[in-house]
Amino acid sequence: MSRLQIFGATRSRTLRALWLAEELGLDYHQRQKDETGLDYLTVNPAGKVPSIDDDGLVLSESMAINMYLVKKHGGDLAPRDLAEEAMILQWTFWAVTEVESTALSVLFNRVLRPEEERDANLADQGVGTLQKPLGILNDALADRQWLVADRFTIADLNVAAVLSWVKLAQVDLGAFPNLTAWLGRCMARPALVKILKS
Ligand SMILES: N[C@@H](CCC(=O)N[C@@H](CS)C(=O)NCC(=O)O)C(=O)O
Repeated sequence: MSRLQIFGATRSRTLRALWLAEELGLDYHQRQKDETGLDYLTVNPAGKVPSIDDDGLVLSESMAINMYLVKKHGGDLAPRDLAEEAMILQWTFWAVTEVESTALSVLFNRVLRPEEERDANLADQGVGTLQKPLGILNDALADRQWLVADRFTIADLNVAAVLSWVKLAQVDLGAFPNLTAWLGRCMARPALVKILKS
C-alpha cells in the first residue's frame, strides 16, 4: 500500500497530522485501533499515536510527522527559507515543551477523567502555570495575524493544536484577546472543521 497511512484516533494527537493532511490535500488512509488485526506496536514500539507509514517511511512523534509532511509537500504552510523554518521550529518546540503537558493535565482534571477521578487542585495549579506562556503567545500576536509570516503556516497549526486543549479545558482566555482571536482563526480553517465533523 503506497498511500500515506496515518495511525491513530481523531480525538488524540493524531488530529494534528490529519489536520495537516487535509490542509495539504493529501490522499491518505486513517487507520485506527478497532481495525481487525491492527497493532500500533508495529509502527511505533511505544504503541503511541500518531504514527505514519509514508511509502515505507515509518515515523512517530506528531510534530516530527508534521514537519516531514509539510516539507515534503511544500505550499503556503511550509517554510520558505531557513529563517522561517527556524521560527516554525521555535514555536513548535515552545508549544510541546512549555504548554502541552500542563494543558493536558488541566484537560484531564477538568473534563476528560470521570468526575470522581479529577483533581481540582492539579487543574487549578495548571491554569496558574499556563498564565505566563499564554501571555507570551498573546503578546507575540499583538501586531500580527499569524505566528511566523503573513500567512497561516505549520507553526500556527502545531501551536493551535496544543492550544485547542486549553480551550477545551475551559481555561479562561479573557485576558488574552490576541491569542483568542488567532485561535479562532486557526480553528475555523475548513480542513480542521472537516476533520472534526468526520
Ligand atoms: N510525544 C508524542 C506523544 C504521543 C502520545 O502520547 N499519544 C497518545 C495519544 S494523544 C497515546 O498514544 N497514548 C497512548 C499511550 O500512552 O499508550 C507525540 O507528540 O506524538
